[in-house]
Amino acid sequence: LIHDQIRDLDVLVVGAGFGGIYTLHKLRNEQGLDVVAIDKAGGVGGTWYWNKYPGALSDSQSFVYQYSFDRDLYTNNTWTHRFIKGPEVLAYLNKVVDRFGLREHIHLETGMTEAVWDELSGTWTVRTDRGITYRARFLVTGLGILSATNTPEIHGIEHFEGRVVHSGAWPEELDLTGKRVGVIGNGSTGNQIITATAPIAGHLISFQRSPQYSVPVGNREVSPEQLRADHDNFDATWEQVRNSSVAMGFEESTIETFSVSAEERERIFQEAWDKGGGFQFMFGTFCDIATDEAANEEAAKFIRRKIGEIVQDPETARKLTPTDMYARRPLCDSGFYEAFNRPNVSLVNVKENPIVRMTRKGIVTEDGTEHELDVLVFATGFDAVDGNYMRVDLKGRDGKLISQHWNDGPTSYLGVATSGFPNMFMILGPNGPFTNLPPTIEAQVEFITDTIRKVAATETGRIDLRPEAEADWTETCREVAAATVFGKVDSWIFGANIPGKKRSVLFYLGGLGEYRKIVAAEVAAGYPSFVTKSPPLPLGA
Ligand code: FAD
Ligand code: NA7
Repeated sequence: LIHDQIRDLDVLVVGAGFGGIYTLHKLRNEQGLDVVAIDKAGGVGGTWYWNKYPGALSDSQSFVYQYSFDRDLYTNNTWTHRFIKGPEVLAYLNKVVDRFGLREHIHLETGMTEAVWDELSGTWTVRTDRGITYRARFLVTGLGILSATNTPEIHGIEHFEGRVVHSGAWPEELDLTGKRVGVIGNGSTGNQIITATAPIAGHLISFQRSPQYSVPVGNREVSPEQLRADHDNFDATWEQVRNSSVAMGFEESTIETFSVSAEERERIFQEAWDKGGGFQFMFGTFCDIATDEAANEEAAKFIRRKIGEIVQDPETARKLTPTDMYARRPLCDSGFYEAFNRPNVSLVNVKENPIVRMTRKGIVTEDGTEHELDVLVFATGFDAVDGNYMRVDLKGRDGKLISQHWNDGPTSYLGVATSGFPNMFMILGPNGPFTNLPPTIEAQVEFITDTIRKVAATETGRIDLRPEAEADWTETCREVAAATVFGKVDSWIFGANIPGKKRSVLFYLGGLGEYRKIVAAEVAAGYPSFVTKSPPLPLGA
């Protein structure tokens, strides 16, 4: 038996995306703790390392899709467009890592396979696929909420002689120019890939199961004057973001859909359509689109009409037009519907004409057609939120696996802690806020690192969550979600996209502003939801 090399640490951080990078900076550079971050990826950046597919674009605006903890970092950063492209986010995160001297403390191509809490020593032992084991007093997991890829099975896929890729593990060198490309999926990702690939592919086939509502992104260049204004607005921007609901950097509407005339409604929708942005359309037009079914239908009707106006072939337009509610993560695009007017783009509705199997040459659908392909792209999404937790042996107190603890669906308090897993903190764990994520990540990392500082200074050096706090927070998230329309359709927001996954509430839909108040109250009250004294030692210890 060869024993792994053991590295003792104060804190092990798992994941080197927005969350892990900031945690590493806070704990190493501000608290001087001995901390390492590991990531199974070959580079830092998390989401933006993995999702290098054509058209990858953040649908949060550039001026809020970044950190706000350091004014100089912000005002020295530049952004060329209103919405930021994937490669630019990746370059930014690499820049942050170098600016704060973090690179040598990030161990790449190192996957956590098992993490076990030891009650006696009060440490986490984390095994990896690299023959190195870490032993740390605290474990911080930033495993990503949209990071564990979902690839549906297709009969006979092993016979296919072309290439098969998933959007969330995109091979950088893959060039789709001139190729016959099939894309399964048309969520945010499929929408971006289809739009970007249509002009360059030889032929593109979109295999769609459920059509979605998408509005123009309205991306445009940011002038030097605008950039200067963005920099100057640092304080006001982040004050607004932190107190808003979706934290997207625009004013959320307070107007009810039916409080204005039909003409005024049309004007407001049209204005949002012209300006662009998916969250802007859903939350910036009226305040009740995400909560009131009749209001939701008004927005849906507007978008359906636009699809009919853009798409020339009536049969294609019919297939592209959703009939269910406008209640998934709102999408925006750079010419998605227009792409279907191109002669080299076609659409297969896989509900009407399902994929039956794959052959050497491509996909066979129920109608008997063999769709020949060079590349098959799975834009089929992720096992969201808890997916990466379920893929490792994460054992808390008494050897209890997190998959057992989350048997009825993943739960937490504030998205950061789960009971029975002492000294472990999650970034964007289950039931965290559903927002533009960097400001939520900052709020959580600041809470986590501040808590670690306090706990490390106590006699026991331990903290665990009270089960009641977890139950209460789960109930709160359930109630808030029930007051919205999001749960009325199937999507990853409720874990409803993975066959066999239990449908449950995975987000706090009450907004970042409210969330921050709850976090602040917890701290101000001296952590009433947590236990910091050592539990009784087991007999014989
Ligand atoms: P991630 O960036 O996902 O990083 C998690 C890291 O953990 C990964 O690198 C992974 O390799 C690593 N990891 C996981 N498990 C293990 C393990 N067992 N061992 C070692 N390492 C492990 N959010 C927005 O707010 N706005 C947007 O416009 C937006 N667009 C998005 C577009 C796409 C295509 C995707 C996939 C996500 C998007 N998101 C967006 C969400 C995005 O994930 C977050 O904004 C943010 O990047 C999350 O950072 P993170 O550090 O929490 O996780
Ligand atoms: P999504 O939003 O989960 O979209 C996945 C797409 O793949 C969606 O169109 C699905 O159709 C489709 N899908 C999934 N499984 C299948 C099978 N078995 N057959 C056919 N089609 C399938 O993932 P994205 O990557 O687009 O976006 C996730 C988030 O990441 C996004 O919100 C951004 O924040 C970044 P369905 O609608 O389920 O019928």
